[in-house]
Order: sequence, then C-alpha cells, then structure tokens
Amino acid sequence: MRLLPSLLPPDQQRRLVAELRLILDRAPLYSPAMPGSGKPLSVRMSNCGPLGWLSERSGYRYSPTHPLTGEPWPAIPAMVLDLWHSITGVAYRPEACLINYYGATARLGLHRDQDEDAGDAPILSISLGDTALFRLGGPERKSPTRSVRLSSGDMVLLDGPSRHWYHGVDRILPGTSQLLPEGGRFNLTLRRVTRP
Ligand code: MD3
Ligand code: FE
Repeated sequence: MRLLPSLLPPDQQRRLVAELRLILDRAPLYSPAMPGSGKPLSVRMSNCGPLGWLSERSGYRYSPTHPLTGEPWPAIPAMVLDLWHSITGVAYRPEACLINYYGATARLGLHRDQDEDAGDAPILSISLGDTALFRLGGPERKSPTRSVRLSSGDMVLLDGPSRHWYHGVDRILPGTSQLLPEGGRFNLTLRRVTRP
C-alpha cells in the first residue's frame, strides 16, 4: 500500500467536492444492506462510472444503475480520471468509482476487495473531509494489522500484493477538517472491474 499524503491541494479538494455534489444530486447517497442479515451499513454509498459496487441482502455485485433511482450512474469526473492515469500509470480507465460517506459514527469492518475480475489492476483511493483511522492488515484475516491516519487530500495506491490485503475503517475523527460543512468524510475508491 502506497500512502500519498496531501497529494491533492486544498483548491483541488474543493473542486472535487463540488463535482461530488453534482453527482450526488443525480445519484443520491443511500444506506446499503449487509449481505445475509439485511441490516444497514453505517457507511452511506453511491457511485459514479459505468459500474457501481452494491451491497445487498443477496450479496455484493456491480451494477450499471443506481439501486433506488434505476438510472445509470453519472460519469467519473475528468479530474478524477486524470488523477487515476497519472498516479496508477495504466492506460485503461477505472470502471467503478465508489463514493463512501462516513458520518461521525460510521465504520467499515475488516474486509478484502475481491468482487473484481480485474484482480491485478490497481485501486486508487481519495480521502476528503475528516481524518479516518484506517486499519491495514495483510493477506489473511489473522495477519497482524496496523493503524494509519487518512487525512483530507491523502490518496492511497493499492498495487501488487497489497491490492488483496485486509483493510477497514475503525472510525473517523470528527472536527478534524473544515472541507465539508456537514462534517464527516468522503472516500472515493476507483477500481477496474472487468479485465482490461
Ligand atoms: C487496502 N474503503 O470501499 S479506501 C472500500 O476509506 C474501502 O472508505 C475504505 O475499503 C474507505 O472497499 C478504504 C483505501 C483502500 C482501498 C482498497 C484497499 C485501502 C486498501 C485494498 C487493499 C488494501
Ligand atoms: Fe475495501
């Protein structure tokens, strides 16, 4: 895992949040259901790009449309595609941009990203707003873990073996950023889904 601290300067963070607002007007945040129990996740989600990642009672899947509106997801903003190409160095585009919103008490349990056929493609994450206490494990659930702070403007590049490692978000630290008037944290996770 390559942590790229403060890669996005404040003016670009504000531009990106403005783009996010336009996307979320058309593809509103919603509370996904946990597979099996159907209990709502504490993280609210939406997507942009040709495919969006969904968590439903029936399981995880990628879908070309929003689960509530039935509309196709909005396009990934050009500035986000530019960041993807310049940071990953790959010529193909990401297909999914998952938008996670963490309120003050939201968290994300330890998991692996394994719903993509493009298992060798890198993943890029962009953090906006309040700092997250991120947990990075290893290749197995029992692997030792470490805690990493992800602040607004930080990016994370997952390439090589770390792409398949366990990770989660223990909690966010309310009041650590002034970027979002409503507080909380947005994370964008860019993924290739189908084999390039
Ligand atoms: C480390 N999101 O949506 S992004 C997810 O902050 C997810 O919202 C977190 O995990 C968030 O699936 C973390 C950074 C990240 C993404 C993928 C990884 C870290 C990773 C894959 C392997 C190891
Ligand atoms: Fe993940």
